[in-house]
Amino acid sequence: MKVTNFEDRIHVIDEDSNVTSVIKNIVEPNEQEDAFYVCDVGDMVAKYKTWKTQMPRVEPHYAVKCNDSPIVLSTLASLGLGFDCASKGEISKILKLGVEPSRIIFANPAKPASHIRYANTSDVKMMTFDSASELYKVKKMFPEAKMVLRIRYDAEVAQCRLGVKFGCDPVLEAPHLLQLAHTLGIQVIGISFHVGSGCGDPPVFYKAIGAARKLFDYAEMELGFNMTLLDIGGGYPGDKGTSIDKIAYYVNKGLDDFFEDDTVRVIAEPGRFFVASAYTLVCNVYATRTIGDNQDPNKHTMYFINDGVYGSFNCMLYEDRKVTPQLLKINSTTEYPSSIWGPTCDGMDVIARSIMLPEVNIGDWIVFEDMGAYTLSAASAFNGFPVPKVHLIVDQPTWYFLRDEVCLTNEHFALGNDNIRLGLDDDFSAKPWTYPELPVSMSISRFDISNGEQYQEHVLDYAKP
Ligand code: ORX
Repeated sequence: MKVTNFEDRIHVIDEDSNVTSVIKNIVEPNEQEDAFYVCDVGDMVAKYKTWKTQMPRVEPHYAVKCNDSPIVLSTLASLGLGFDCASKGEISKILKLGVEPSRIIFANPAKPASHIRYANTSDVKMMTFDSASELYKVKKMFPEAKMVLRIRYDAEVAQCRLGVKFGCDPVLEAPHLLQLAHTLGIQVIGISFHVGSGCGDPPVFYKAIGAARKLFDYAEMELGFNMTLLDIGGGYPGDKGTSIDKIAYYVNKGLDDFFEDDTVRVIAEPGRFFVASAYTLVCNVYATRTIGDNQDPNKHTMYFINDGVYGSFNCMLYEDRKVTPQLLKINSTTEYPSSIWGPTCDGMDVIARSIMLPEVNIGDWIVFEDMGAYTLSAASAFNGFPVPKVHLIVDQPTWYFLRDEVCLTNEHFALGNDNIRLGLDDDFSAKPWTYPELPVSMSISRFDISNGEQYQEHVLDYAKP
């Protein structure tokens, strides 16, 4: 398979380096100002190994919407993953990487007609549905499609509930839709579900697999369908320190209890799991504002950083996402009431409303881990603030693995830590910014209530807050 379109080369780092040392390497010369990402490609490869160990029977089909950066798609394609695409655009991206159409599932239950026609001409046969109208469309535009019925099976706890939009009721609606497909002569090959993104209810996977089994039996025995595919969707956590152990336990138990016959192909549509922890975002504090004086119990400092909810932090608006700011350099042991704001002029553009932070200076850097999922793929440059660039790194053992075991070639890599700073802001010419050292003298106008006259008062102020 040909791997192309890398935004930049992957920098192979030595064993003494890590994401933090790379970040320091980038910011310490004081020439970087824009926010940027460091993406650890090795982290994605490690996730793949974890998945294979934990759920060997389940073929991951990565959900492209979660992060469609070329490096993510190329690496996962090279590792042999399949893909869950939500649109014609996503299908086309994956096909261009050289992935065979049989490794793609068009997993959007409501598809525009032209996208169905595109799937037909590109031979992407597997598609999900959850309504009668979709079946009529498919009958007209892609009668040879292999349809997968999406049922609703919601986790009790999830960061992002998807059941409110997609998935038919497994008891009340699913049998009728299977009957309709049968009447229309459309092939149904399996059942899919998505318990909700960021699932906090692992046993739900067992129950959902059980519900799918009942529909397999109905479709096979009552309607004569040849059911060969179970798609257990997404929902797996991906942040540092999280684990898929519990979900894997319930999935494997569900497969053993309900689908012991391994002629049924089992796939999943993980997004977050593969990319969340691989991406670290680093933002610059470029302005501060102090609210209230020393007498004010609500006195606090606002810090403005150069990425916000219209950019990478859009995940805070679309899902119940909290982020943890970490200062790259700690200036004080005492912490003060603070808030962190994005760069646009919108009052909604806030990242942390009420937190305690050590003293932060203009020019300091704030690091946010676990920023790979649902960040870059929906980020905009609203107000003209650019979407951050990504610096790619990989450790040496993973480099050997990628180079030797999969189809990445030497041209995809750059050796040596020095090169890591390739790809800095193109037009960055400003020198590091410093406060004026001397007190600034100024006059302010005052109004004397006793005689109604205006007078000038001379005050000394320091530019540094
Ligand atoms: O579309 C969305 O908003 C996100 N959908 C997640 C999703 C995944 C897999 N298959 C389908 C999906 O809709 C059909 C991937 O899920 P996860 O990342 O949990 O593994 C929901 C989250 C972002 N708003």
